[in-house]
Amino acid sequence: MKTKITGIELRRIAMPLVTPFRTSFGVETTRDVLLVRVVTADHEGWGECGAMSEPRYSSEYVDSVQHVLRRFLIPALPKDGLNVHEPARVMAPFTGHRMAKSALETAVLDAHLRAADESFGSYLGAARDRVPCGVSVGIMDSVPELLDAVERYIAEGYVRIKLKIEPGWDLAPVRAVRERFGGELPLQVDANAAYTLSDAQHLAALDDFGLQLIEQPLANDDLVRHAALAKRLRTPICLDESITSAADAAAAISLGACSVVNIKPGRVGGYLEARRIHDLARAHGVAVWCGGMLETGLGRAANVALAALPGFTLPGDTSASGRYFATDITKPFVLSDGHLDVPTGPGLGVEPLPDVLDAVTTSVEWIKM
Ligand code: NPQ
Ligand code: MG
Repeated sequence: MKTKITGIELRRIAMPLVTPFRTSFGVETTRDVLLVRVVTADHEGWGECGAMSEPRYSSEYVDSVQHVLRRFLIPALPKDGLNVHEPARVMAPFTGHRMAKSALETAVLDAHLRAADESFGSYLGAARDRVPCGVSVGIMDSVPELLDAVERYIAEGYVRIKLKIEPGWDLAPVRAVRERFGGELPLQVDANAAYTLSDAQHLAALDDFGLQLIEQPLANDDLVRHAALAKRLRTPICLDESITSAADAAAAISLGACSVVNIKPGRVGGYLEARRIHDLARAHGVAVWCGGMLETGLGRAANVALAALPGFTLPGDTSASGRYFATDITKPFVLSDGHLDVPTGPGLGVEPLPDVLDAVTTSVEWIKM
């Protein structure tokens, strides 16, 4: 089936966070999100971009995404209609910019699936109708403040806790959470590339705390040192920033650089590539889980559908809307018994609420095809 696009809207929204989110690379207080809306004669499709306002987590940032979409990626789409695999094919000659490509591909896929009356979950191959959810907990000013936050998340029902760490905020918060909530709590940490291999001995002290994994301890482009570190830790290494494609995942697995993969569709260029990584990891017996980039309900809907695939054997960062936003742009995702339901309606299965969307919109650009 061919989707014929009449135009594409690039909409920027500003979403205040319920509390500032601090990681080893910075603090975010408002989520600056680019939404791509693909319009056809009878339908529309939405894609949410995971890029942040500054190039810290990765080299892309919201302005760069909007620019590359307008200047190169949207003009490359065939004018006379396309199937869901064509966006990736025509965008492939442009290097990198995977978050931009992901947002555009997802919007085309959503328009296509809405027209075909099929859900994202069904299309991707979901094996269950709800997914268990973890939560990512930012770096705080003090351990008591952290313990209060973790206690609230556990009370809300989250089934695993991920602590953001950095040099100076690692052993003490992990020890405090273990002492307070016990050894059974599924617990993991995420360094967002804040360490070097010379920290190996320090990081090995985390082995005493029974963590499920340590996520992205070293630099994004350093699979070789991750493999060396893996030999010195009992805690499994999970890669996030380092994995930007199925080819990267294959290299990391065969090098022994990781034994778990965080799959973020935006980082790897879209849900189709995300599914390939899932398939590859599953074939190698490597666990995967679905990461998060502080998505609104639109991106969250697609992530929850992906997280329902059979190889997603660990709870992901697919938290409820309320983890990040007091008001979401869709009907909010609400945790029930630690799970979120996989949407079943056509496409993403959720729509932006027009009044909320208008209230948070900071700019709208229309590109006619
Ligand atoms: C991670 N996400 O796993 C990322 C990093 C991250 C949920 O921990 C604005 C937009 C701020 C995206 C901060 C989680 C962000 C962001 C951190 C992503 O590494
Ligand atoms: Mg991460």
